[in-house]
Amino acid sequence: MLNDKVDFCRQIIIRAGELVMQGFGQVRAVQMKGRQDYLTEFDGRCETFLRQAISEAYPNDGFFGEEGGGSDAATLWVVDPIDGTANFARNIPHFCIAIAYVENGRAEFGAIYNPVLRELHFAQRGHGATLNEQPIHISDVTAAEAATVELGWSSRIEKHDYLGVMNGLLEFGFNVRRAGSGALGLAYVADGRNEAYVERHMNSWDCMAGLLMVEEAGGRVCSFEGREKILRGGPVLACVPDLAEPISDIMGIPLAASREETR
Ligand code: LIP
Repeated sequence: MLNDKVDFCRQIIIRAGELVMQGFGQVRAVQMKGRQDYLTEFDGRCETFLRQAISEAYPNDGFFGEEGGGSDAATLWVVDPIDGTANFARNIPHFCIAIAYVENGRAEFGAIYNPVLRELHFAQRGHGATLNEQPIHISDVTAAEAATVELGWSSRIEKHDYLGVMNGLLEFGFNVRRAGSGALGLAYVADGRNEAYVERHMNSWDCMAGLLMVEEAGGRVCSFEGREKILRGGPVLACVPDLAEPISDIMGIPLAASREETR
């Protein structure tokens, strides 16, 4: 059954991407859910499409989406119909659809799809991570002076905290950037384009797929499991192992035990 869901997820996220691309460059109306928190009609249309397709295929599974909500369940699909909506609304080709499949509070597989670049990042627990079916691995950069940390932001994050951790990262020698899609930022840690992604608070739909990808690609992550994190979100850290301790110290976000430690 899990393999059927993996195949279904790979296919349905591509179809969702085709739907979203009908609106890329055509956005006429934008709503604001809050300060710097964009919403377009395509967020809603994509989530409705995915909610209907998943409930028809797997009626006993739960669905938890950014726009329409939902509830926790033993088998749960956690969905961001467009992550990086502000980019999408501004015709910036850096956004994605993110889907995590969660059993008993833990992500078992996840997909992140950028329909502009047609890049599908995928990971299944214990089976590695891929980009367009090719295996991916974290960056081999080990020096902070050559490393890039993507530092996510939203209006939920307190300004002085954000500036404080940015200062700490810069002081340590990192390049710091923010590209406006947390899910893609995590996928880029998994494929080596970032050495780390950190954010003081992310929602489950933004991060659960990407955190699994980083783990499967050989990186270190924070713990992000269970009902409370799924429904309320929390702090996120994902990085290459050699830089994990200093980044964890700067952010004050504890690392989960590594795969080696739990063997
Ligand atoms: C958000 C981005 C933000 C990032 C968040 C999330 P959404 O996208 O705007 O930069 O830090 O984690 O990815 O969900 O508002 O479209």
